[in-house]
Amino acid sequence: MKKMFFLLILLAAILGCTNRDKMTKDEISPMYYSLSGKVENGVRIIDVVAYKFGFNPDIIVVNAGDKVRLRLTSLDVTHGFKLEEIGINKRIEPGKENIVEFYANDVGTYEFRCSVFCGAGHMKMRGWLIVK
Ligand SMILES: [Cu+2]
Repeated sequence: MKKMFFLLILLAAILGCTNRDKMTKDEISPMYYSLSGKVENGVRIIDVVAYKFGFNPDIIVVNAGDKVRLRLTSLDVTHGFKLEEIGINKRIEPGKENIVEFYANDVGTYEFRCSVFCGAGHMKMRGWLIVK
């Protein structure tokens, strides 16, 4: 019985992980996420690491009105950071810090994706920017 319970928990965890890949904008509740990075001289600075196949963090949270600086690095190959609704598409070259700056003007949840094909899991490389 105990074993069965454990298996159910494991299954739930696996399904939970899989579902996160398919999460839609409406399933993200901004109130559960705290602000990302640190503010220095009026700029919110956030480090984001790209790897095969994901982003860390994959949920980035800022305040509306923030000036945001993303410091993008790659652990392996060239990736991309595309945030279409804000007009950002930046290559993330490995071995360097790739900087993106923008103003988070409008409250909302925005999807970002890898925009450089990087292998079998490329389509899974995505995350969310929450402006609250
Ligand atoms: Cu990629």
